[in-house]
Amino acid sequence: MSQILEYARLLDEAAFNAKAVGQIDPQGELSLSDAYAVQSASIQRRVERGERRIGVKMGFTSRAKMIQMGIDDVIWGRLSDQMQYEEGSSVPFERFVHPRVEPELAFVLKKPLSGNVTAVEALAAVEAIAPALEIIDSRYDDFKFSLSDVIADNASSSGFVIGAWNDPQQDFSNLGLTLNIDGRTVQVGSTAAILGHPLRSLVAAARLSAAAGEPLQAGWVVMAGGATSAEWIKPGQYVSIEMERLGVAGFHVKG
Ligand code: OOG
Ligand code: MG
Repeated sequence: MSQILEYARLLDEAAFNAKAVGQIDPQGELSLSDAYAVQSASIQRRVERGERRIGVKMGFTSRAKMIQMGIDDVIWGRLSDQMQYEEGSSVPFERFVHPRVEPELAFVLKKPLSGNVTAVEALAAVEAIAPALEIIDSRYDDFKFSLSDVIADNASSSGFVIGAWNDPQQDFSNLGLTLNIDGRTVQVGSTAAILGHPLRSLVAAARLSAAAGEPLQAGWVVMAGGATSAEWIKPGQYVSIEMERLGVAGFHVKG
């Protein structure tokens, strides 16, 4: 237990100070349940500092992300209000170690959603969907980690931006999208890259968070996972996602 709290302190301080640390589990020996216990303890430290839990993010839900990071298990992480930046705002670069951005789809729930649910049940709990950008930032040197490392590090959660909310009663299984930096398209993809349909990511989020004793709440956000590989971001850039039918979302990186 004390080892888990010690890892949680190390990773939380690394995030708080935007200073990388060495991997805690380079050999892949830490169990996944211990890794999630580290994640839970590290988010607890944030809550004790006054941050509020506002949802969940899913990771490695697309082949592109699995291949980029060399991990092929779906993971999840905990989102706090402090990680959310207003659409169109300036995000301070110094808050991060070595941030990357990826295009995602976000859900907001109108009802709690818990356990083994069908896609139809999951959709019935969705208030709205939106194009979104996730800023991921590994707290490990060189953005290198094992599966347990990245789970313990809250699935690299560090920031996210959500565009205008849209009606979920439409087909969002295969919406084209682009990730753009300074007006240049750097990634092209589709929401279909997210487990074949982003709703499957919500179904998985409902199951995993309930199993951890923290069922999805009404009002919570669920980030479905990157649809393409992630791109490095640098001070001075303007980063945006454009999603077919759902619209755009963006932010400035303040140097
Ligand atoms: C881990 C987080 C993965 C996604 O959308 O697949 C993730 C990482 O790549 O650092 O957020
Ligand atoms: Mg992501």
